[in-house]
Amino acid sequence: MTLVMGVLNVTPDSFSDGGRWASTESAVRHALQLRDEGADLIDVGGESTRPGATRVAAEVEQDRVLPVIAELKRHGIRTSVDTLNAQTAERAVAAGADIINDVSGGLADPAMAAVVARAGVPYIAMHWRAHAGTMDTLSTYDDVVATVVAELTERVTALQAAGVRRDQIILDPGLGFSKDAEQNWRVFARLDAFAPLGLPVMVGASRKRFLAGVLPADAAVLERDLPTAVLSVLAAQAGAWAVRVHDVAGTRTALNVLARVDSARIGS
Ligand code: PMM
Repeated sequence: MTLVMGVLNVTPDSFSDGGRWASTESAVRHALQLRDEGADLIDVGGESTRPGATRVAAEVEQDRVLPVIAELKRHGIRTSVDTLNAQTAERAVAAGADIINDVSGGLADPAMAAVVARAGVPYIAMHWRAHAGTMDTLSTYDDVVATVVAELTERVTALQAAGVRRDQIILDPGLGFSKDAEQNWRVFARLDAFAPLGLPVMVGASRKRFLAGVLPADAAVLERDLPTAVLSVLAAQAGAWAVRVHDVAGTRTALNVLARVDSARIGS
């Protein structure tokens, strides 16, 4: 069964929900709501990765995420920490985070692989080419699917060389990162191309810009939740380990429909 990871951005500037959960108290309240709506995991991030976003200091990031992770641990909620910073990752695990989610797959901070190896927790390695300021200029591929698979394979090799166990690694194709709309659709359509690596795959399509293409031109960002939920079903059918979404209720309902249809098929 595909897991639902609820997004909790504790940032003033994330592109779709920035600023709404900026205090520890309101962030925890929102996480509890996502849990009640059916999230299996909460992804806690303190630095926006949206195109053009500016970097924040590690201390600021840690001040945002560590108290939230500790409090969610107290509530028995499983969390991942969404960070590029090895020190933040290490401190987050010490505070109770169960998973490290690094959108750079270890490229942004040379100390990350050693931290992951030491921590021994699952590690989400996303396909990434550059920080938010420049990532949109780096979307040239001969064959986007083959190249993303190859670049993630390189990350797996490097992580293992640094002492990370292969069975700690979860792959993420990095929808919206250094990819134009067509390339995002293409990568999503070919999730099967990651199967030969034999590792779990997570998909983060939620509210991303490429979804605007299936909506009326004047559609608001929140209207991307319906296409997101549909993609959650398609990702589940493709065998995804987890989907990372803002609208947990919508994706949970959509996955419930899929589970119901699957069980009716088995029962027939
Ligand atoms: N996308 C965002 C942030 N973190 N992590 C993973 N593993 N995969 C993603 O696709 C991903 C991520 C950007 O989205 P947001 O600004 O809405 O959080």
